[in-house]
Amino acid sequence: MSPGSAEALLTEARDLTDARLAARASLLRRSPGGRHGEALAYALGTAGKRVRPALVLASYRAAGGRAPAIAGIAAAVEIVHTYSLVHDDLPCMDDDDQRRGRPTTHVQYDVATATRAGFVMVPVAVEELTAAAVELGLDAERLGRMAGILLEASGIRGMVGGQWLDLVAEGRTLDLTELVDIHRRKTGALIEAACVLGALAAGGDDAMVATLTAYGREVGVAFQIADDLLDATATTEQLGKTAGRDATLEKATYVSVLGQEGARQEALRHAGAARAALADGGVRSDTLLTLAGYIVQRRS
Ligand code: GRG
Repeated sequence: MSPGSAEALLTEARDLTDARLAARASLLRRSPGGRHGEALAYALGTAGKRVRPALVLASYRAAGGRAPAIAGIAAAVEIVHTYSLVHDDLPCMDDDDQRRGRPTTHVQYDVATATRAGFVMVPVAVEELTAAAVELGLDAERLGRMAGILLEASGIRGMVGGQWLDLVAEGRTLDLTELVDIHRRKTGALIEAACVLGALAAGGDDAMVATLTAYGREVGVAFQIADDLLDATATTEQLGKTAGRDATLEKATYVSVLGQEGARQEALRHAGAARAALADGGVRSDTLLTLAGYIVQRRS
């Protein structure tokens, strides 16, 4: 498949997900409303690449799902991701003033508003997940399992835990094992969850879920390695966020540990392992294959 196909899928995922996000944003403008409602709508309205929604969609379809309400599951994952970006940019974390080509939420509003808005987004994501599960006709047991997966990926064993380790490691040299653990948790866990949620929403059986877990695990690490490489090689304009931040913050990254070429090879190796996981599990999806390629070759 051509690289253009990934763009087409991302555009479709963006259109479907953004409609759900816009509907959520208008509810949030009413409640909690005020400055917090505006800050929530601002954060949810910023133009991300929508890679996680694209993975939800592609995994859902690979597992045989066809209903448009899958966009709500994709939106739930994107809301958790958006919360993580709002908090990641705060002065107490990576302290950045640009995101997705716009001022970060705490710069546009203020630190207290952005902090509170970030916290509100986690239960909002669960509301979105629940609404979509009802629309998809999923039973309570499946919804419970899906909510558990989303929250575990977001929590101390996943994204929060990875970010925590990343912050305390600043200025310290890490070995590859520590680095993989941080990447898997900080970024990989939510990406893996996106794939698993797509499979579960489609009613995928254990074998399908296991295959998409393995695929998601590999593309999750590949995604963060590509992020490390882009931070070191791309411009702020290309990225829509401040380039070179990892070096400024003395973060251990694949680039600092393996060099650019070593990091590139590792990203390709993980993308290859993701494709192999699909083949091993007998899951045929040109879209998931294309996304694995896009994730390591992307320019932003
Ligand atoms: C309480 C310690 C603690 C943490 C709170 C802030 C946080 C939780 C976690 C940070 C997780 C994080 C920001 C990981 C980096 C993931 C990453 C590579 C983001 C960039 O994703 P893209 O490129 O961005 O998909 P767009 O803007 O396109 O959506």
